[in-house]
Amino acid sequence: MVLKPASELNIKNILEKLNTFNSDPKNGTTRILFTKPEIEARNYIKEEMKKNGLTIREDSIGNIFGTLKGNNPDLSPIWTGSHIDTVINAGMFDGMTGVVAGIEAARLIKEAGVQHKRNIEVIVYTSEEPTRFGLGCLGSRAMAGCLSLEQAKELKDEEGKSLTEVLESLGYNLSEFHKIPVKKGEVFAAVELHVEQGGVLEALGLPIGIVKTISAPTNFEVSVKGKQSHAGSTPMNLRHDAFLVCSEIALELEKLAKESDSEDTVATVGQVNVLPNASNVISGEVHFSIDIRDSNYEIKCKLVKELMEFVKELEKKREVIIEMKQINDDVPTHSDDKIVKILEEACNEKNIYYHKMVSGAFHDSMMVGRFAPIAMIFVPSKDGISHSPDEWSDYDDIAKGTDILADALLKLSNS
Ligand code: HGY
Ligand code: MN
Ligand code: MN
Repeated sequence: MVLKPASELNIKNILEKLNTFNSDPKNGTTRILFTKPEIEARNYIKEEMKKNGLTIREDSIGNIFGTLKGNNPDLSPIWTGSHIDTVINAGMFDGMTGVVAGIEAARLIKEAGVQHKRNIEVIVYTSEEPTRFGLGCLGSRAMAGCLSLEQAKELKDEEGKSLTEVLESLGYNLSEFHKIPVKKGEVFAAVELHVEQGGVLEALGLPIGIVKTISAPTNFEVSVKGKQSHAGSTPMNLRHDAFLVCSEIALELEKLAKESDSEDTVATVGQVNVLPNASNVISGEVHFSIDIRDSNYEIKCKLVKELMEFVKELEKKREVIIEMKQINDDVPTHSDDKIVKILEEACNEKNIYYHKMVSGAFHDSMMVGRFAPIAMIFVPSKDGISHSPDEWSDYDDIAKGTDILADALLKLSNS
């Protein structure tokens, strides 16, 4: 046993301190990208990284890199890390656990004084959540060369502010935005620890998951134009009710997902804005979100095609106008077999039982996998809950996952 066990207390302390940077503490954790709490959390994490001997740098979209120098710093590095931004009224573990585990793993390796060739970099990826700008994984997407400066200019928040305006106001140098993309081969391997956000590990009574595939999302913003009119004096056969169009699409989406050939297909209408949103007015306009995921890209494409055909028919049937704006169409990412094997060996050496599984949630590793070999470690989520104030993971499970992470990072940095 070269490395000491991870400290539950360290992990708990950093996670709890991180949780104090929160814009709505009475309702779980809300830390939206580049708001005051998130910037304070970034500064706190940078301090923690420095305290643990990591040298800090940031790129032009705000990805933070905390580097533990190896003996051969010219070799391509090993990456770990995750995100610290959250959805609205989230829990305190989604994303943060992977950043804290990365810092703790780096501490264990540094304090053991063991030789390691490759630099180990702990990363905080900018905006894994779509909360502010409607698109997820902005930092890792830019690293994968899938978000240009022009596209970043088009991303607007609810106040109409663009991502680039916000970056500039925070002092990020956009003239270096073109330097963000990472070429294949520039990163040797990347391992992300994350809470499972589902109930599989808890149901199996296992402390560790090893992710085989990360399901990927296809997202739409849908606008329906119907005919606003009086709820009392408009006969049913003369209505063009925009809300009912949204309802039919949501139910069709559920049916397509349930009938899919893949057990990993999921589809959600999570955001609905009904106008004018009055009890005695037939809605003339509705805007809503569509989120479709699968671990199999072809099956996801087939579902999207069937949905578009359904929408076309519905438009004629209900005599409305339906606009489907596709935001992204991401490709599922498979873990690298060699890294998975290293994770399995680490579990076996520590007599920790594990389960190999698909991730229904997407993660920055989905994008990092475009330019580097990746794998992920899951730790259990209590009652399978996430994206909720009730999200919880036990610190001893997180510590176990950190032990596996530290072993894997050390092995990879010497390969
Ligand atoms: O939505 C997701 O899968 C991730 O938690 N942002
Ligand atoms: Mn999330
Ligand atoms: Mn996450």
